[in-house]
Amino acid sequence: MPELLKRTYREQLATWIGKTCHFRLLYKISRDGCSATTFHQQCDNQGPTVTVLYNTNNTIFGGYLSQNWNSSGGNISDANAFLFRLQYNGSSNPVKLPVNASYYNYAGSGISNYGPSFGGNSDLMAFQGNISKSGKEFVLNGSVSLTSGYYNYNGYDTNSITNSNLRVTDLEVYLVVDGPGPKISDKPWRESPEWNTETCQKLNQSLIDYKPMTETNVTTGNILLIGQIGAGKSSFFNSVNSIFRGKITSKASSGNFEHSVTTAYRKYKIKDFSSGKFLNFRLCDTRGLEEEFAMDVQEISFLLDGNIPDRYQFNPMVPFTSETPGYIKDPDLQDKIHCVAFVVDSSTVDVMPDKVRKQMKDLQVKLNQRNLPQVVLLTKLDKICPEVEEDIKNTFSSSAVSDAVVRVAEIMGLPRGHVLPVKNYESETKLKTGVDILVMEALQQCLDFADDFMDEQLDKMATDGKLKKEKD
Ligand SMILES: Nc1nc2c(ncn2[C@@H]2O[C@H](COP(=O)(O)OP(=O)(O)OP(=O)(O)O)[C@@H](O)[C@H]2O)c(=O)[nH]1
Ligand SMILES: [Mg+2]
Repeated sequence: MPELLKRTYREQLATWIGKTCHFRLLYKISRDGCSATTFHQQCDNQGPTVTVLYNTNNTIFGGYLSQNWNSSGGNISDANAFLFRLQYNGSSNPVKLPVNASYYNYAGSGISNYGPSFGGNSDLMAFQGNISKSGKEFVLNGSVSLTSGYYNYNGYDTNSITNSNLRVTDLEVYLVVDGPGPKISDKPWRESPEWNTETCQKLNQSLIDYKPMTETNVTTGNILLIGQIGAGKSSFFNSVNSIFRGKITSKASSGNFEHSVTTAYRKYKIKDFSSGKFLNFRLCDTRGLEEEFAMDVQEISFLLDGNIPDRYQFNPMVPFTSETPGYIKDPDLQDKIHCVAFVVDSSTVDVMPDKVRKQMKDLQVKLNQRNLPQVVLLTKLDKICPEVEEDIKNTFSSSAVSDAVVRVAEIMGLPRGHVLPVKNYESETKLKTGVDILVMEALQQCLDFADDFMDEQLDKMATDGKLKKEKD
């Protein structure tokens, strides 16, 4: 669910606001739900904001307040406020409508049961209470009436700014932050691949050719995907599956819900459709970590050691035990997890709940005991950097991505090189070379680590065997 405000529109708003600034998303109804309470929780007392509405005529309009939103029940005075139109019926068509000098005391309203509201309630009041989504849109119950005189319309009217249409696909509120936004630097912060079809084909072939070493007797490398709900675990599997399918597929359910969308353990195999053969690795998709349900420590051990069968239905109330039907007794190296990929949403790194962070740390203790390699798949890059959203080739030049990598590496106590930026397929209808390259590079690294682990296990088994022999 990327931010919708295009770079050119951000630049236009910054020009109108009159200073170098960038925009940080605070609230988005398609992500957070359309609720006056949530709007106030996320936007009150934050500082200057722009509110942007996207209606079903493909018109983009909204308002700027240099003062805080609040829930005091009164008007918000702001001599710098303005309403605006950025796009009209699908075409860029910017207009600024400044607040009237004599009515700036009514620039906005801070009313707890109202969403964003400009001009003493009457010019542009987006909605009140809660609005459910109907199909792909929200039928907002607010009002637009650009006649009250609080703002200066310069001959424009309600229709020419808003189509008098409050059926919207989205509404976003951005914090206006002083200073230039995340930059794209000329010097990449990590070596960037050649973004061409040759790289893509090479990676593709190397994954098709992947085989664990014969001495291990293991036929498939197992990568465990684990992380907070909604981080993009199932979408990562879907992305990999799409690449080898040659078209976008969504075999694993994905989405945004209060609780984990994935409820069953799945050890997904991937078929290369050009040869009809299964690849020699599996992506093991788990239930998402949630604040309310801590993952059972023993269950985690069973998961890592290969005791839990494919399609096991997770039940946070009743953890897996050796008595659970399907329990795999005496699993061998083939059944075990060989590399763990923490899937982390780059756009919510800073607000990861403490309880989820703790669950990941507890899990790391188990991984370290087993010497299991760990990586982070850092997802949703498109959400933290508009330049990356526009073109994935900017990933390794984006300071926003670089900052997120540094923060996650710190949180997880892992080397930065183990944090692998990816963008999953989510709204695309066609495969894209750049997206494929990032996903396959990350996967290749997981498999290299998995090989190291298996190699180490072989050594260990050899030493253990030798010791046993000496003892006998
Ligand atoms: N913009 C963007 N959205 C993404 C990306 N990856 C996943 N999403 C979206 O994030 C939401 C959650 O993705 P899932 O793949 O279901 O996440 P999950 O980790 O499997 O979640 P649970 O199964 O609930 O634990 C979906 O709406 C995806 O479309 C990404 O790279 N970019
Ligand atoms: Mg899932």
